Amino acid sequence: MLNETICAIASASKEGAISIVRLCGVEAYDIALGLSKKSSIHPRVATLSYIYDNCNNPIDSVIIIYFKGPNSFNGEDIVELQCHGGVMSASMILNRCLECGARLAEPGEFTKLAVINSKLTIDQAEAINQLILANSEKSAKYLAKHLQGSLKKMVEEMRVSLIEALSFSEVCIDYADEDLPADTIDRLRGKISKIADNLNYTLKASVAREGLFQGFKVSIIGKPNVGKSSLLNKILNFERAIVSPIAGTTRDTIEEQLKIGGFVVRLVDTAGIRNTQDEIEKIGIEYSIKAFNDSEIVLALFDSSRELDEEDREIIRLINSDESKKIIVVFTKSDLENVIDKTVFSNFNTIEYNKNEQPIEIYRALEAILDSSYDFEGDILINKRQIDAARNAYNEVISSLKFLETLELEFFSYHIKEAIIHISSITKPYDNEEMLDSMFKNFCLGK
Ligand SMILES: Nc1nc2c(ncn2[C@@H]2O[C@H](COP(=O)(O)OP(=O)(O)OP(=O)(O)O)[C@@H](O)[C@H]2O)c(=O)[nH]1
Ligand SMILES: [Mg+2]
Repeated sequence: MLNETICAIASASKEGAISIVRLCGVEAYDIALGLSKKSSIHPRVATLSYIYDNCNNPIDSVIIIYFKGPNSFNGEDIVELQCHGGVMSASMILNRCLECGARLAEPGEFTKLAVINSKLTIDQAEAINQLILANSEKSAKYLAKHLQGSLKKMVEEMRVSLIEALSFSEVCIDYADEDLPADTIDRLRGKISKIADNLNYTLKASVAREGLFQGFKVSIIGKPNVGKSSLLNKILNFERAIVSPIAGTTRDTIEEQLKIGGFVVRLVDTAGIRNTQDEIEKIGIEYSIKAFNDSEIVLALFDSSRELDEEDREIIRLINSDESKKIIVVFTKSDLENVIDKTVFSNFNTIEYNKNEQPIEIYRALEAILDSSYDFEGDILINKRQIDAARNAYNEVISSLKFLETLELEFFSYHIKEAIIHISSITKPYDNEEMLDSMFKNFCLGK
């Protein structure tokens, strides 16, 4: 438990109806008594009071709520002082807390204490942090599920299974002379393979949905002059990029954020891709390829008023090179006479468009892809740290299976132990005691 007292303004530093100053730690309750001149504050009851300055003048009328540890959000004594909004009352009350011996909390310190005091697992704390910064309804929905502990439950089940497998293997090593039941290895293989499948499934689903939390990237690509910047401007509804009849107008990638349906999207206009000797344009084209590689969804533009040429074919090769991306082919300049051969695009979702109309069809196609592809009922990992941990665990589990086949159980145990360490790091660090408990509980051979 914390042997000091921390404080901070817990609400946003803007105008609003109320602001909240939070006190937490060993003297939180006494400091609140001193500031309010009350003789006692009942836990979990909204108590109306004044807070006074050091000359006994009232600073503000507040609601005090006292959460007595360990029955608080982070297990410590917490007092919340709900004062009138804006920043002034809250800053004056915060200063009084500091004068009375509290220190300013570090960023995230209240939640860190919740993890230290086992009130939250690490993934739940991360979900809180990401929920505060969430920029779309869909990501908020996943984060709320994490807060409820859905990922924790899934990780916990895998971890328990791995610990059982480890303890089983350890017992087999220790009691090598004993006759093992014939189906032991089969059962172990079944258990571990199931974990590998689950991990792989969760990893794939999570990597595909990384954009839910940072925004999905949609790149607009095509050869020069097909109307990429015109389309960007139309989707954004303002003149963001320079448009001109000169091929090679856009030299650098231009990125803007917008919301499509319940999703945040980062829309990127790129330099037209072609063979060029111009050094600066060459660099711009490298950025275009990178934007294509980094995006989940691609709007590939072709000028329908012109025959396909080698530059277009280069774009066709590019969009055929990566099956994981969702591609929408847009035939631009549909207001002009159509000469392009559209049969080449029979396996793509295609849309005709010209700059004189609103890009409603393109918008709808994007919304449909986002809705159908990225909505998911299962559990997903919400950040790179969790994805890396799951990927490491998966690799260890796969390695362990090889040693199970050759019955090299020491190596099998080693990889399972590494897998446990990685998977546990998603929620709470692995404790060796757990394995020992499991080992003695389930596999005592009566010796
Ligand atoms: N008629 C017609 N002209 C268009 C349309 N879209 C774009 N243009 C024209 O085509 C030219 C090129 O448009 P941009 O939007 O700059 O093309 P871009 O693909 O960004 O070109 P780069 O930046 O050079 O790669 C401009 O003169 C536009 O006015 C369209 O739908 N119809
Ligand atoms: Mg352009």
